[in-house]
Amino acid sequence: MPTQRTLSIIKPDAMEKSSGGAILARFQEEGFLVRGLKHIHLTRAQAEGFYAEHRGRGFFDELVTFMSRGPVIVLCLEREDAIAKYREVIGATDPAKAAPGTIRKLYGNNVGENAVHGSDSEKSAAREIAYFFAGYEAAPTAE
Ligand code: 3AN
Repeated sequence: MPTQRTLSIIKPDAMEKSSGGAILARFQEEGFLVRGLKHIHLTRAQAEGFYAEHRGRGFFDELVTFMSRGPVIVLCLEREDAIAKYREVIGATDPAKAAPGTIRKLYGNNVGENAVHGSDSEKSAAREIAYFFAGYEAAPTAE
């Protein structure tokens, strides 16, 4: 399996519960290397840009309101098979349906407030990492 990068966001609901540090530690325990990290409060326009592919869906307004209501931690994470492995660690979109021990099961409130975001493909990961990190801000892969 190749080394990949994925874009992670620790969302406002998890940050409000002061769970950001525990979630970051879990990613590191699962073998993810942190190549970029930012603590930011998204504007509504920035959240809309990030979730542009969901514009027009019934939950879009709720989603961008939620994502811009408080600070988040944005991470560029790297490991072997990062995209699939990360989605395994976070669990299903709806915390009620997520497997025991997954991050969304442990920290999510509901399908809208589900603690973390993760890229769903290599194409999405490339777009999402570039959305938050300029080339010089995400550390290069160590030799
Ligand atoms: P995932 O984040 O698991 O890839 P997507 O891409 O289907 O899930 O949805 C993107 C985000 O939109 C979710 N993380 C969640 O916050 C929100 N979302 C998805 N479905 C709903 C829904 N039915 N109601 C409210 N928010 C939703």
